[in-house]
Amino acid sequence: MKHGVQLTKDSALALLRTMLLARRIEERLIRLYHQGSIFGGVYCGCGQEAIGTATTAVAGPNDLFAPCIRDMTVHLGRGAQPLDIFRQFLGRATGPMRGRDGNIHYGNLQRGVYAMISHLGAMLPVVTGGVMARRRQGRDTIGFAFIGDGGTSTGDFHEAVNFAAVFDAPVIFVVENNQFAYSTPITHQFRCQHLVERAAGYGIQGVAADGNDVLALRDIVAGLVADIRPRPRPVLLVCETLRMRGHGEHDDASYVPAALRAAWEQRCPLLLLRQELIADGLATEAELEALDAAVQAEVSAACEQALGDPPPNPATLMEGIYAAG
Ligand SMILES: Cc1ncc(C[n+]2csc(CCOP(=O)(O)OP(=O)(O)O)c2C)c(N)n1
Repeated sequence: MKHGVQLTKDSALALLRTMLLARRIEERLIRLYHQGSIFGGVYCGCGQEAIGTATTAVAGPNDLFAPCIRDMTVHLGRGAQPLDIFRQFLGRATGPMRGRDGNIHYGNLQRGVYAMISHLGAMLPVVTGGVMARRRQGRDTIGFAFIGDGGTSTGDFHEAVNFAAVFDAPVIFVVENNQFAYSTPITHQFRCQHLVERAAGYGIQGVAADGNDVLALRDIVAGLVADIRPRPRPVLLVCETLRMRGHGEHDDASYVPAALRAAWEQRCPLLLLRQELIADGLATEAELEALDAAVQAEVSAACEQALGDPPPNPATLMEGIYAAG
């Protein structure tokens, strides 16, 4: 068998569907941003869709996720609907944050997704603590903590990984090495050759992965999950990728060398999966086009519905923030 996890047509198309949804939602969000309908900024995960898709595909219902700003596929993989996402970004009263926030800074604990805040590694110790708490309650939870290459040079990252190592907390620290922290290339961020080398300093396992090959990544994550669920310990999983848009839509990313961008364009995670599905005889071009058309229709309908929803009412904006005493 070429793939560690059995590759069925349904499971492969589900992976593609999650990545397509994220891509088409973001394309729509970019347009809304330039039309002035989104005030919170749009920070895309375009090119990085495989990472949240592969991890959520193999996680269990009790597992906990702390996604970062580019991890739309974590939200979708854990069950967020496109309508929730448009309502959130458009700041609608019907949205998950009821219009109090207008970007991906939201979570859903029923789905095991912590809300991110903007301070890079701030949620890494939180998810580590959440996993330890659930373990004490007798659950078999593991955690998925996401961080960018730049974020690995912050104190929060060090504290969380070291703490998890000392207490054998089963957390997969997923580094999305998209080669830049804003405009700073990795050559100016750290002195080690590869971020995975940092695992040795914490006395934990480090795994380097191709962040754009969703099938290979799913196999790697499935292996790690099978390993650490019964024998709890943290792992540093470093996924190589490239952010295909600016840091946010206000940034034209002109600092990314054209040759680097061109090389990664050939390795777009959606393109790679499409090519593999066709090569393996699991889908035809026509089927994949039909899937994309269905996703685009779903995204458009969700967007139109959210645009028709009301903004928050200032008179009731403070309601429901604190639990009733
Ligand atoms: C503690 C802190 N310092 C600085 C910032 C401003 N900031 C936001 S994102 C970012 C770059 C993050 O780079 P990286 O971790 O590589 O993630 P990427 O944006 O590439 O996905 C910076 C400096 C911040 N939000 N929090």
